[in-house]
Formats: sequence, structure tokens, C-alpha cells
Amino acid sequence: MKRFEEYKDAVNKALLPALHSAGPMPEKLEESMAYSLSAGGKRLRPVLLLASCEAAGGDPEEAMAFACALEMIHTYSLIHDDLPALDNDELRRGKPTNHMVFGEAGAILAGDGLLNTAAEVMARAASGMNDLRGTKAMACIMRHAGVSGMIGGQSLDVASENQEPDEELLTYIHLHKTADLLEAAVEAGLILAGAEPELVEAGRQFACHYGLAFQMTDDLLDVDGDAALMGKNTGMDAEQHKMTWVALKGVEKTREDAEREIRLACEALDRLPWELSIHRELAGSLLDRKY
Ligand code: GRG
Repeated sequence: MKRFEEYKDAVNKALLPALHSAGPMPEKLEESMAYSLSAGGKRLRPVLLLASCEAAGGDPEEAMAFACALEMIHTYSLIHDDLPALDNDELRRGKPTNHMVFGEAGAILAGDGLLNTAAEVMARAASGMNDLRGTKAMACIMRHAGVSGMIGGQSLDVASENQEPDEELLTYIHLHKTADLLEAAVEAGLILAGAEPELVEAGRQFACHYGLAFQMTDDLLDVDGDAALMGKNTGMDAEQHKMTWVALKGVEKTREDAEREIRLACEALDRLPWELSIHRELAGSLLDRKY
């Protein structure tokens, strides 16, 4: 069983070649996409995809195109989220945000380019497979990233600024803005391994609870995290009157709710027949997260 860092290194090596597989492109566009893609980042989603696939008996090399595509989608969402029209952030992954370096038009196009390249990379990989696993994995990733998934969550997140905290609405936002791409990672990895649908569903449930706990700890870090360690400014949620779990419940209750979601995530792992130690460690260390 590989460690998190081994998968992460493999992803870091594969990302730029996957980007360049889209063919010749204008230099500035390539530079701005590569800037954000190479800017660091924990690589949680691609590692979860590869680790899920390999633990369930799949081939991580075959899954790499999908892992890179998922990280491209995640990176595009961060670039667009940082734009002045959305969160207006100047720092991300310890570096100036994409629009601070390449301008707003450059950042919008870098996001568009990453999203499109992700689809190209997955479609090419899927068309080279002699069964439907690749097509199903791509459909799963695009659905979770789409309007009923991450984009839908982001849309209500934007609309909820300056509104009174509301648990149902906030749960919807966190389920989609944050948990959806984590669900995509685990589900796509298991689909590529050819896992049975009920096991893919148990994997999704793990990622859903993990995603909710992840966002709760993200909200806690925005209140009491170390901006230098996190590589982004803190205190932004309060400044922008964002609806967050901490604004809704306070710090103590947010920690308790995160503990509950972590427990539910681990219970979902117990329903799977494989040793998923990376998943268990990620969930178990969430409350100690520093970035
Ligand atoms: C613009 C369509 C669109 C969506 C944006 C990702 C996102 C949706 C917004 C970013 C802000 C935010 C708090 C999102 C929730 C998910 C999250 C905590 C993302 C950060 O993920 P990490 O911590 O980041 O895995 P790194 O940099 O480590 O990859």
C-alpha cells in the first residue's frame, strides 16, 4: 500500500504533461494555467482517486489521467473563486492569485482552459479503454463538478452573502461546493477499479461526510488558522459577511459537528472490504489541520 506522499509525487510529475497533452497553445495561456497548477496544493482529490482505485484492485497508472483532470477542475475553481467578482482574494497556495499575476481576463481564460483540458484528457483516456469504466468515471466527475454539484454550490454561496445564517442552505452549499469534488475522487477511483455500485456508494458516503467535516474545519481555520501556514489570507469570511458553519453555530459546536462527520466518514469506510488507510488517516487528522 502506497503512502499519501508517493501518490502526491506521482500526481505532481503527471500534471504538466497532462496539461501539455492538449496540444500547442498560446504562451501566456499556458503560463497562467501552469502557474496555478504548479503552485502547490495538497492534491487531496487526485490522491484520493488513485488510492481508492488501487485499494480496490484497479490500475493507478490507468487512473492517472482522471486524477490529473480532477486536479485541473479543482484548480480552475480556485482561480475563478479568487476573482474580484467572487471572493476577491490576493493570495492562494502561498502565492499571488492568478488574476494578480495575469489579470482578470487571463485568470478567466486559465480557468476555462483547465476545465476544457480536463474534459479532453478524460475523454481521450476513456476512448482508449475497451470497456465503459472510463466513460462512467468521466460522467461522474463532470456531474459532481457541474451545475447540480460544485458550480451549483458555489452559485448559492455567492447568493447567500449578507444573508442570515440558515442551516439547510449552508448544508446544501457545503455538500456541493466542497463535498462534491471529494465524492467525485472516491467514486471515480472505485468505478475505474470496476467496483460494485453499492461499494461505490459507500465510498461516496465516506467522501460526503469527509467533505462536510473538511469544510467545517476550513471555516474554523479562517477564524483561528495561521495565514502563513495556509498560504492564504484568513478572516476573509467575516470580512465578506459569508455564511459559514462558525457564523451559524460558533467555534465549539462547529468542532463537535466536525467530529460527528468524521465518525460517520469512518463508519462508511468500515462498510468497504478494502484497507483504505490513507482515507482513514485523512479523516482522523482533519481536526489537527493547519492548512
Ligand atoms: C468558481 C465554479 C466555482 C467554484 C468554486 C472551490 C470553490 C468553488 C471555492 C473555493 C473556496 C472554498 C472554501 C471552497 C471549498 C472547497 C475548499 C476548501 C477548497 C480548498 O481545497 P484544498 O484545501 O486546497 O484542498 P489546495 O490548495 O490544498 O488544493
